[in-house]
Amino acid sequence: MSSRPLSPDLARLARGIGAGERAVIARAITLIESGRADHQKAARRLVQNLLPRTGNAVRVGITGAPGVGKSTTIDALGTRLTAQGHKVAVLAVDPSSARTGGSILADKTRMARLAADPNAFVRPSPASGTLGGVAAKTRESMLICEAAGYDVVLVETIGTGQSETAVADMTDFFLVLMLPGAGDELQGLKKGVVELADMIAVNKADGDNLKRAKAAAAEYHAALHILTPRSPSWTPPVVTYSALTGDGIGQLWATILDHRERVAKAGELAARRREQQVKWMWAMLEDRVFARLKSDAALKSKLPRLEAAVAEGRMSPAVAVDEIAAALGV
Ligand SMILES: Nc1nc2c(ncn2[C@@H]2O[C@H](COP(=O)(O)OP(=O)(O)OP(=O)(O)O)[C@@H](O)[C@H]2O)c(=O)[nH]1
Ligand SMILES: [Mg+2]
Repeated sequence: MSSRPLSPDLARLARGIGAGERAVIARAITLIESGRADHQKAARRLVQNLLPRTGNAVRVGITGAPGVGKSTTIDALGTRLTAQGHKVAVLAVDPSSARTGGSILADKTRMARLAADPNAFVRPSPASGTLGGVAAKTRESMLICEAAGYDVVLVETIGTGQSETAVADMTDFFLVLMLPGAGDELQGLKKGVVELADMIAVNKADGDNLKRAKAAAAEYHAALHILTPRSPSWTPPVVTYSALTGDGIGQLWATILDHRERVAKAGELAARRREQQVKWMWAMLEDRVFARLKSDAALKSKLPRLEAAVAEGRMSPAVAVDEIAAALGV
């Protein structure tokens, strides 16, 4: 596929991306996000063509409950990194935006500095499609940003299990943000997200919150202690910081780099990315097969009857699946 030359339009896009032209990057991502079959085909060719130029960024996933300070953190961290000479891309997976038409990144006021930073590229979540589809598009957008020379990609998501898994599956480091608790820290510490976390960071450790933040961190630390770490070369630390004052933001990044060095040395970074790539293949295949299945004419005419029969308890789900499979010839 990559050996076939790109059409003049796509070649122009690829050149513009290589030159780091923001307007072209934005256009390429719009192509990726488009629902039109011809656009999707073109986007696939473009990404395939750019693939050799991808993979060089530090990919960080960031999650946390609404109001925890994700945007403020990304603004503070991102600005610090661009000041050090990094190029920072900020992307998002927000399954709720598909319903509301809004987006966690639509509110750029909390990322005012980064949004205006010439060395940062901030893109809201794709606003339509299934979670799997949205996440797949964000992942391809990440590849475009890498090909454009962005060496740090921050992917924001909100605290819902599925979107967190999707973002952890496209990043090298998964950062879970927490609030200084009001005694309910451990309830907020869902088992699923802890298993994904490479670090837990308690934000808003400033002013009156400082003591509570430290106490929350101690509780999380104790809770993490009883879990088996995901990686033999990394035990997820628990830290406190303040996105508002910037206290501890430098330490967040230092920890991300420390993690990187260790897992790279152990061969785990490459292994994680290999596994992720294959996982995405299956996830995208599943999405595609499902879409195809749902639009199958023979099946469409059968489904209402089967669904009703299953709902009313006249037919077992297993027998209904048998009939569906027969209709599809599988
Ligand atoms: N005191 C204090 N307030 C903070 C800090 N970080 C964020 N805030 C405040 O917390 C509120 C929410 O911050 P956001 O950055 O918008 O949080 P978010 O996680 O992006 O929120 P959603 O996008 O709604 O999910 C804002 O009023 C921030 O000013 C911090 O370190 N200390
Ligand atoms: Mg936000």
